[in-house]
Amino acid sequence: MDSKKELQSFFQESITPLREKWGDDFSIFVFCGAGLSKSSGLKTFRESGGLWEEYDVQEVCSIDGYNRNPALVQEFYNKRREQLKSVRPNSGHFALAELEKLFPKNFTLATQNVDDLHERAGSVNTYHLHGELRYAREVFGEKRRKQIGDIKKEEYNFWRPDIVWFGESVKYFNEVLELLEKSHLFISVGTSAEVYPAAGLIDHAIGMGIKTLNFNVEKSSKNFDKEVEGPSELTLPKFINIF
Ligand code: BJW
Repeated sequence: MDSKKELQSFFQESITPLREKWGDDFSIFVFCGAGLSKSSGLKTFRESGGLWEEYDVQEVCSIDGYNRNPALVQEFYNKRREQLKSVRPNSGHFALAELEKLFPKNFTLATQNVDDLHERAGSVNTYHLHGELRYAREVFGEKRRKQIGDIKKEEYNFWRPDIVWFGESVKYFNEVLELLEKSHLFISVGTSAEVYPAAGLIDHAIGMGIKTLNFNVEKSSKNFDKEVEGPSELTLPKFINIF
């Protein structure tokens, strides 16, 4: 893991000049994945022991799977929703909420996570690209959205989890792309960057030539300016303390 000294020198060499150059307009874009919530007790997807080892992704995460067996899909998401009640945000979520407080007008958090741990840690300007466990949407008609505890058995065929399944459009994508294009620092946290188009935000940031940092337990195949290897619940608070 990077020492605090190494992070400080990266900060001084790469971030301080940007803050001086852009002043009050200095803007930060944060992109998150399941690794951020892992130490809170929520499983990631593709790691060993992850959710896609336990469940058949095509059965629980596609409209075809839902049409074949709505009960299986609804029970998978009801269980995940239930699990939210017993978990808490970790120091990584709190560090991101702190960072937003420092730059309230120029901070975007685009998360792939469907849990509500960002909000519970105090994050405000959060875009859930892959939907939210706390919401359901109508299968037919107006496709209204509602906040839920659980989807009840009698609703299984009419209300579905407001989750982006494979082959479905990612939420807020054009909006966050526009915000990314106005940003000067890109921070990626806890994602394998395997799922597109969301992972394309990283490619876009690198292509734009803005400063890019990656917080993950393992090194990425992407060409970030700085890799901060280690659990983000430990590395993010150290980094945010330098601001
Ligand atoms: C730590 C840590 C610690 C551990 N600290 N780090 C071929 C090429 C390109 C694209 C495609 C393709 N074939 C198909 C596609 C498209 C497809 C896709 O990308 N598939 C790839 C998997 C191949 N994408 C889609 O279908 C998307 N939609 C789309 O493309 O629409 C097109 C369209 C066009 C026109 C009209 C309409 C549509 C939709 C994608 C939806 C993804 N949904 C899911 C499920 C959400 C619901 C649920 O939770 O059940 O979203 S899949 C799952 O993966 C979830 C996540 O948000 C997403 C990303 O995973 P994430 O967060 O990166 O987790 P992991 O497990 O992969 O990684 C964890 C990381 O944490 C690891 O790196 C660890 O090292 C790290 N870590 N502990 C820091 N303590």
